[in-house]
Amino acid sequence: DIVVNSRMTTKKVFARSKDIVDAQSFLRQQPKPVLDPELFGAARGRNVILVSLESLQSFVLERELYGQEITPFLNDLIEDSFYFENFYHQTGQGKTSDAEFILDNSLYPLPSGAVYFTHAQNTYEAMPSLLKEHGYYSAVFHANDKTFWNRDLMYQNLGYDRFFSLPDFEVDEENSVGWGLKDIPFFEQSIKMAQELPQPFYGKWITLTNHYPFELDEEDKFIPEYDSNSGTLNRYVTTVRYLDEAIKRLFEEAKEAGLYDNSIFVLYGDHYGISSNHYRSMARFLGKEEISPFDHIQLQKVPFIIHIPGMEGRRIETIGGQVDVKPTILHLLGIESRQGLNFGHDLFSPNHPSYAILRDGSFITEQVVYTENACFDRATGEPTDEAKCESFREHAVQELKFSDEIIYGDLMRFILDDADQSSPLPRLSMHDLPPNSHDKEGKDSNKGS
Ligand code: GP9
Ligand code: MN
Repeated sequence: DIVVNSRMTTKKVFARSKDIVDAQSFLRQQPKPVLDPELFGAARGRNVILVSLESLQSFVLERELYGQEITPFLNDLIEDSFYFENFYHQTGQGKTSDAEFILDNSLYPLPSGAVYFTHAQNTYEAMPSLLKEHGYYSAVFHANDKTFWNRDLMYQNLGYDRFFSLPDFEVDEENSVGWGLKDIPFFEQSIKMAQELPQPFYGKWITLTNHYPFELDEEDKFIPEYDSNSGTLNRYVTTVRYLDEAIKRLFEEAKEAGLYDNSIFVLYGDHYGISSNHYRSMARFLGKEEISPFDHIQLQKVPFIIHIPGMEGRRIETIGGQVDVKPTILHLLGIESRQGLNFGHDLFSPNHPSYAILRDGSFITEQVVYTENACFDRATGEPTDEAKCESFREHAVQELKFSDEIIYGDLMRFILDDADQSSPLPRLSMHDLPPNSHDKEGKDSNKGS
């Protein structure tokens, strides 16, 4: 990160106006979201309880082991929530911090290094500072050292009002394991702190127990470990089950604290937990012969769940990623995203495109999956004509490139200034972004884009 940092300082100084104009016109080509009359502002003025689910991948949801559900609470919760079934993490080397960065800014993280370290001084339009303009207080809860991932500095820059870190928690031998405070006492302690916050708040809870090497005390094992050659995968199942129990506790605590009804709960998996080193055992777990490159991309799906008390949800098949979370939450809060500032799309907007681009350049559209220079038919998982991936491949390269340029050159300084002066921005030509065609209830049919 130190090397990247010094190289990038030079880049920033030499940010050229052409770079700014190019990045800006790319962003302005994003389709202007059409508001959903039922959902726009459906959570106006409510607290946002955002939960980073450590290393949680989607493949464990709605799956049983030894006749027991691995995530019984989440499985019930998604029946009563908006559940995005085709949602991908887009993190790089910055892991948890990359996920945080993507969610707060609707920008991609960097191809190498952690943007939390290398570009913590840039100008951003981040959720905490943006929501402050709408009367929100913001806080983060994470029972780890405040300097981990440079969070203390980055959080100040992003506009967080308060960071509850290790010294704010009671941590002892009894209530900790592996990386520190166990998630259940973490929620018990932190929800009490949240009760004291000014409301409405935008609060981020970062869980930790379901982190490699996936250790647990005997009394916290609510499901037996899996039995394969991979100790990592074996233990993962058990720590995921513990995380599920911790989320259940979060909801109980929130209800008890009187926070439930006036909040929305936004839960997301931060990144994968099981690397390709464990794919032989993973194949057995999933009942497959092997994990193909196509399967590997499917395994980058992470849960994205929005629970709005008092409102029914639905399963949403549209393809999306972490970069889409910022505009999607803003939609629910009744705040229109300013055009030209976000790489992601509002997934509740009826005309949003349906795709996800991963940090390594792989991508998923309704028709195809592209990875490792190969094109797969998304419906069958079979290799298909490369030409089918070609048109979007160019777009994916551009999207990552412009996001990188914005970060390297600190271009949001200029883009934001401009947006302030000329908002709403003029629309440029429409793009051939992949439409989404089959969300349930016809909500998301996308003939317009
Ligand atoms: C550390 C926690 C875990 O504070 O966020 O980080 P990770 O290794 O998952 O990025
Ligand atoms: Mn993590």
